[in-house]
Amino acid sequence: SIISSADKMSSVLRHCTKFTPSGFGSLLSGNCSHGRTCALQYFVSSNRYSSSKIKVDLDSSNGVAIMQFQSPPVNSLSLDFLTEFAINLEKLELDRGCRGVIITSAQPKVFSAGLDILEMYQKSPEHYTEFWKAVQEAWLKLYGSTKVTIAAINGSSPAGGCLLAMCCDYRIMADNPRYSIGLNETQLGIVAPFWFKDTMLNVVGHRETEKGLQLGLLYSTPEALKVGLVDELVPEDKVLSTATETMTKWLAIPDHARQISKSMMRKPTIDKLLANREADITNFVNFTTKDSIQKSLGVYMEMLKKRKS
Ligand code: CO8
Repeated sequence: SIISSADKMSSVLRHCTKFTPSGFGSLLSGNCSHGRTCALQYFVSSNRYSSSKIKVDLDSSNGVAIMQFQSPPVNSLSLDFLTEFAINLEKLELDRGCRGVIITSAQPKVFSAGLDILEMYQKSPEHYTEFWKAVQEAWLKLYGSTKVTIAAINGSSPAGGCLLAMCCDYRIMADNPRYSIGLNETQLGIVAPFWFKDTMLNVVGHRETEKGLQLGLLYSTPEALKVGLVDELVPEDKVLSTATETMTKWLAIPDHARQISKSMMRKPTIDKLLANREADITNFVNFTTKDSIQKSLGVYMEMLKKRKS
């Protein structure tokens, strides 16, 4: 039945979540799942729960939550960021008063710089394992969200930043010639995992994914619109208001019917990662600990720093 399919999606979500409702309790009291004392401070009130790296405002009049990334300088996806992100999504998922989530950046010029390269550089295999689990978890939560999700992309969005945007139901990007978006992993000498690839494939199709992934393409905004990587370009100061207007249209559809349609489209992709989680972690750890990969990441970080000076 309709209801049981929707319940199934929620159960997939609950099944794949590391943070059960009781888990929040331990995090709120300062104990993270990764066993160390967590410096994250959560401020919880009825409509607003903010953590140090992400601010969430839930408007109870329309059920729309705006989630703003506020992790300077570039909202890179560190272990702490990803942990907060997954927790916030989980809280919203369980909140019956929330029907839609808009993700955007509070930083100028950057939506998200993708995975924090420092988390993948000169660390222990245990650290890489923990980090990769957090990356998987964030993806599972966002890609599997039953809420309407809209990315208000108000800055550059390479690699993991592009992944987050692609997980949403709709993408609105600021029409600024300085911004770009894409899975540029090969340019760093690393390879986007199969579920990054699947997410892109589901958005832009096989041919464009094949080209974009091999070349590590960062698309300019008109190119991104042309290939369907984003749905709409708007002036920078209209990104959030357009996202809110778009949300209203999506929320006009009955939740159940929309959620089942979403699940129908996404479940096979989600199931594929769920069935291969451990192998995917092993693969990431083996790959990242390779000398050649460490060297590539070191060179890339140096390049980022030099480019600045
Ligand atoms: N991780 C860590 N630090 C970063 C990252 C990052 N991804 N991106 C930028 N920084 C740092 C810079 O080094 C710089 O540090 P510092 O101030 O100490 O010199 C600071 O952030 C500011 O950076 P910029 O000066 O470059 O900021 P701009 O506003 O000029 O540009 C950009 C912003 C466009 C986001 C630019 O920083 C950029 O292109 N960054 C690199 C983005 C990138 O290539 N990310 C790829 C990450 S890999 C990933 O997400 C998927 C990996 C999949 C796993 C593969 C399996 C092995």
